[in-house]
Amino acid sequence: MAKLTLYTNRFCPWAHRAHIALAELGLEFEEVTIELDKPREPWYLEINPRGLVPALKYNDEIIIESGIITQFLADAYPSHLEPTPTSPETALKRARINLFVETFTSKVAGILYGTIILANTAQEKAAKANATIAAIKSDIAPLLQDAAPFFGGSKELTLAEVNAASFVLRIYTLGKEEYGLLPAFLLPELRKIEVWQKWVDAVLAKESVTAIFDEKANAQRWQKKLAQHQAQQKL
Ligand SMILES: N[C@@H](CCC(=O)N[C@@H](CS)C(=O)NCC(=O)O)C(=O)O
Repeated sequence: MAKLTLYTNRFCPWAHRAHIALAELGLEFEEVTIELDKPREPWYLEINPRGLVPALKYNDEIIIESGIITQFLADAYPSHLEPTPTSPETALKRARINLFVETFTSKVAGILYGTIILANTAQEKAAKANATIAAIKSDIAPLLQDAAPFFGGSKELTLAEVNAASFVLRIYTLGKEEYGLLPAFLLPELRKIEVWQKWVDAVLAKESVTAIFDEKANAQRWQKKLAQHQAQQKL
């Protein structure tokens, strides 16, 4: 049995991808929390010279970058997450998952996370939220047409959800009006996108997705970051 160590921080949605993959695969691992509010210590920079979480240690090998880590886990431990590419048909399924992950990461994850919350004006915030809604309608929803309830007609979570769920969870929790972090119209508008919302409901019902997430702590962390950002803007 390989020894797995995950260098992580539970606030980080990229690191959260690895937690979801490990939970879905039922793998035991050691969790090492890397404090993100202070500079990385030299020992961690030896593990990941980029200084980012997550990083995965597999026996004595280090793997970095969340998408590479989840792909490695799915390949090393064949499962329901993704078929092994043994035929053009299975290769095609993997290609479709890759397209979804690439599209979700470039059009939704990177844009929404942080940049909307810390936008400098209400107009900028609204424009970014509208751009996200438009991208979900035009680029993401069409890829979810045959979700049943998960990607590509799968009854179980796939690598597509593994790489998207942590962001979906943050949109739907931090987007609640009471936290004042995201425009109030964002969630009601997203809920109107039927095929997307059906998929979101299935994703957010999974224990493997929600297990390590502390909604209140995440909201408070962002509220603090936002207050600091606004104070700096006034200087
Ligand atoms: N592309 C990286 C992004 C990882 C990332 O941005 N992690 C953040 C935390 S969410 C980080 O480690 N930031 C270092 C810092 O804040 O100093 C991945 O997918 O693994």
